Amino acid sequence: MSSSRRQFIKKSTLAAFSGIIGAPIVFGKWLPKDYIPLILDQNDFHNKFSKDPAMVVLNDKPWNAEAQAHILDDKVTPASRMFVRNNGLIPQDIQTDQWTLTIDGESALTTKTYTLADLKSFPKHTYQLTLECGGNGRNEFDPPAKGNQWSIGAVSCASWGGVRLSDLLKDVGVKEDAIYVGYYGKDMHLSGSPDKNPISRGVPISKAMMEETLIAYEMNGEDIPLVHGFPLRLVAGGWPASASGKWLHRLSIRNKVHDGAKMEGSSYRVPCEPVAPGEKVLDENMCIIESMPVKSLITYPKSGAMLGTKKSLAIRGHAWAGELNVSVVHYSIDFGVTWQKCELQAAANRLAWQHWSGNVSFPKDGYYEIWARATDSEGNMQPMLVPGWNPKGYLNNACHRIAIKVG
Ligand SMILES: Nc1nc2c(c(=O)[nH]1)N[C@H]1C(S)=C(S)[C@@H](COP(=O)(O)O)O[C@H]1N2
Ligand SMILES: [Mo]
Repeated sequence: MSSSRRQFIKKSTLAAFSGIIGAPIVFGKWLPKDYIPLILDQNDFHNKFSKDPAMVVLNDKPWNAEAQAHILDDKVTPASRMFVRNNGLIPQDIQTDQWTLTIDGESALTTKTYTLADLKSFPKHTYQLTLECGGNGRNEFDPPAKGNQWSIGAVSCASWGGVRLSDLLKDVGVKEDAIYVGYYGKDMHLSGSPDKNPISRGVPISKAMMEETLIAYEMNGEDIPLVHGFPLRLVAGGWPASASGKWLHRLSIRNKVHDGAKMEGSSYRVPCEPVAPGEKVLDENMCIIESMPVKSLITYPKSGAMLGTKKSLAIRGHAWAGELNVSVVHYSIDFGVTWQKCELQAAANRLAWQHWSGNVSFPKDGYYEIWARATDSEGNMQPMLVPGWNPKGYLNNACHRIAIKVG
């Protein structure tokens, strides 16, 4: 909650509180001093960004919030159910007619600046692209890793529309020594300093040239929502979503690995070779995360569902594997002793998640867990347990498990 809002609430009378809530606070006279009624605290995020009430807020400065598995059931993730990961403060008072994208850098043949209208005059391409935060699943690491404690909900697959980054790079001209494309967004560092970027990452030139790598101005057929990068965003599907810069206003074609904020140290990097849990790792032994590992979600039913007596149940979800395809998804209801094969659909396009479904038979009433496990086109399988510990808790692709009661 913003401090101005906190101030406002502090000064409010009980009547004002009730006014905002739209109902009397029945035991209002016992409300502790400075206590913010939960509903106001919660509504702040959900109302501000038009988010589903089931989105879980992990941090309010900067805003970070994740989905729960059952609200990720849509084939294409709607804006209301898309996780929010901010490293800094969302830009204010954006004027689209003033917005430009400048492409420069040591390895650019020219420097060019495009308005949004200029960008829209290039051929438009639309792809469904999976974006998963590198830290999704961080909450399961032991020893624990600092940072937002994402569980399973920092993943989305929306439909992104815009211009191919490769078309722009060709327009500007790329020198032969080009290695990386770094992004700069308009969000502000938490310190308020205009000279610091909250984050400035990017992708190697080969990923930048991939046909699905977009400079997007649309999400799900509309303007990109403010919190997801309005009016312009780099979208590099299948890679940690930190590579997909929001509020994009500058790209730099670099002759070395981009050295912007959060490219170094343990940020978005993991030990190049496995280490023991808790071990200190030297910077030079850390490698940048590229394509994300194979993973899946059970989006129906909801974990905790009380299903009544039934012999069978149709279950479903999504699976994705970074730049690879998912080749098969299995489920187990006997704690992994036996596995049944699911139906698996082809992706709408490369880098989009795939939908799977299964029909579970229950031998009798009782408590069950459903576990899902995806395998990628190179034979890599999701592990049952949290994989390779790393200092920042990235890349946990352990199987998703849900609990249900039948009867
Ligand atoms: N400018 C800018 N771009 C950014 C970020 C940011 O803080 N600022 N966060 C990155 C990270 S770490 C992630 S996981 C994704 C989150 O995208 P979303 O909030 O649209 O889901 O945006 C990436 N792009
Ligand atoms: Mo992220």
